[in-house]
Amino acid sequence: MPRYHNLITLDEFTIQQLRLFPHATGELSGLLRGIGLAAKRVNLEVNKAALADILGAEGSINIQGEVVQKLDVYANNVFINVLRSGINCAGIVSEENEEMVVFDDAKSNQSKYVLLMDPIDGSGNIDINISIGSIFSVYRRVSDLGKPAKLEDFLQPGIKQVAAGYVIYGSSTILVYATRRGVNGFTLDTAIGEFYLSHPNLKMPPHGLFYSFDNRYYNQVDQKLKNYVDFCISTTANKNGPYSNRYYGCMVADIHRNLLKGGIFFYPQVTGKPNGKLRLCYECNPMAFITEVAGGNATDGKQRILDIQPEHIHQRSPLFIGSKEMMEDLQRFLPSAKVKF
Ligand code: P6P
Repeated sequence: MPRYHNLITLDEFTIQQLRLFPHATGELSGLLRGIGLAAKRVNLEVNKAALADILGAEGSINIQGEVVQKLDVYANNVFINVLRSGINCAGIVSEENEEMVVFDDAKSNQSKYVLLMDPIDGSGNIDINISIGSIFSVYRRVSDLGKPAKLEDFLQPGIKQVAAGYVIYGSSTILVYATRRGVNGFTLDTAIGEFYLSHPNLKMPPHGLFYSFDNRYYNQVDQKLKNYVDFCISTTANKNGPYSNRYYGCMVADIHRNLLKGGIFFYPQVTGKPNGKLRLCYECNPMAFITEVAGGNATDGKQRILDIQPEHIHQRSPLFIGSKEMMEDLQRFLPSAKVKF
């Protein structure tokens, strides 16, 4: 019996999805397959970073003022090169590039889509062999097809996303992506280099036992949020007692766990970070899209993340994201977070 004979691959799944939309051109499916190819190539290097001399810092400083790890640079180049050589993407915004990367060739200019990405999220974990991720977000262009992509294509509110997803490079490598039709996860079989549908139709449990917050910021947040953190570690957090604090230093890993088990993640504004640390366009928006399609919620503490009109491609946003009922608990302590979803 062939390996995983009853499972379907990412490519087969995206093509099956095409059948549901008779008028679909297949561009989005092709773009998602390109992302899968790039993820496989990045995964190869992730798995042997220590051997491939791409450990440690590459030395340069990115737009965020963060030391760029070598794997960030490698992954960024892989995603850009794969998507530039395809015909399904007109350009990219990346955490690693100060300006948008417009592909500006005849075929790419005809593409309906642009992509925003964080090629390696949690790069501080690379040297200690803890999970890291890649995050991506796909929009339909608002500029004229046939011409180069424009900045306005990338500065759309998150609710306009056509698809969003992440890759988690952990004990296994899993690509999760959402469209409005649902959230699905694909596990990489490295033996044959195929992603197989392993987590169909993912739904975020309405409640969980985990909260993700870097407690070193406890004394840097306002009293209302301190009261919420105190609630999380109190015996009244839920019928089983306190939540567990799980904070991996990689948002992809924290939110992946919450998607499967239920939980809440928050990175609020803290001293020296008036808008928090996470970037709206290629971290908060894609994770919020996935979370909402899966039944959870995401706010910046005042409004729904997906409703925010970006002003700058690298702007930051506070982020509270997670299971529906846990987000409702949060709103009891943080009334400003009481937003209609
Ligand atoms: P801190 C990784 O750098 C990241 O962007 C998220 O993936 C992660 O949750 C957060 O920053 C960690 O930030 O300040 O707690 O180290």
